[in-house]
Amino acid sequence: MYKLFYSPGSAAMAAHAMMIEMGVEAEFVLVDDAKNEQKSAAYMKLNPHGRVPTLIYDDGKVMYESAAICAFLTERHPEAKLAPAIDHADRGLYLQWMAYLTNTPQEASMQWWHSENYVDGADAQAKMKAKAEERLAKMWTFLDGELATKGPYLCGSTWYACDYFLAMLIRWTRRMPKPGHTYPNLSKLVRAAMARPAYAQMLTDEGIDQPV
Ligand SMILES: N[C@@H](CCC(=O)N[C@@H](CS)C(=O)NCC(=O)O)C(=O)O
Repeated sequence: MYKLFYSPGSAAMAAHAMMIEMGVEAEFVLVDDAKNEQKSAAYMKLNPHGRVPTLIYDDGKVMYESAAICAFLTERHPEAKLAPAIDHADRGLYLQWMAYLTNTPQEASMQWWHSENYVDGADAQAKMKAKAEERLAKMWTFLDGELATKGPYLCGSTWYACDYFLAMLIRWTRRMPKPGHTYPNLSKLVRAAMARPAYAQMLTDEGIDQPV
């Protein structure tokens, strides 16, 4: 039995969809970010950074970091085939994408959504947001090209956890001047995510939608 603490549209989206797809016994616990519940004393005991997601497994063991949770779940549930096996030809590429997505576009999105966590002052924050938009546009151009030539998914023809992670990150840029879903191959990837019953269910359960 797992417990996944999530806020709607947060870094929990990918793990949430994957847990539905895996059919694992799980409780999805809403952390209401509108009420700042991620900073409540009770939640901070689980995740001292006051962020979502957090996963509870095996009777009370706790872990956080969305990419690590996704990787952990794929290892525990290999039958779901959401990661290439350790000796599979796609393994290196899959690990590359998981690391790249969490430390590059995810981080740039954080700079856009929460520039106040990085620099002080409205002027510096506006500059940081503009730079994050510029950097994300370059990343989307790059990823769109990768999918065009080697896709339709990040590792070719098989859908893995990294594709769920990318679909989540694309949604995060929906309010930017050049959102991820306006790139043709990224849009196709989002449509492929939404065609998977688990991703569609996650969007419904979190009460959110996603432009394509
Ligand atoms: N690197 C972390 C980042 C988690 C994160 O920043 N989550 C955001 C929601 S997307 C959050 O909880 N923000 C609340 C806050 O920082 O107060 C991960 O991927 O799990």
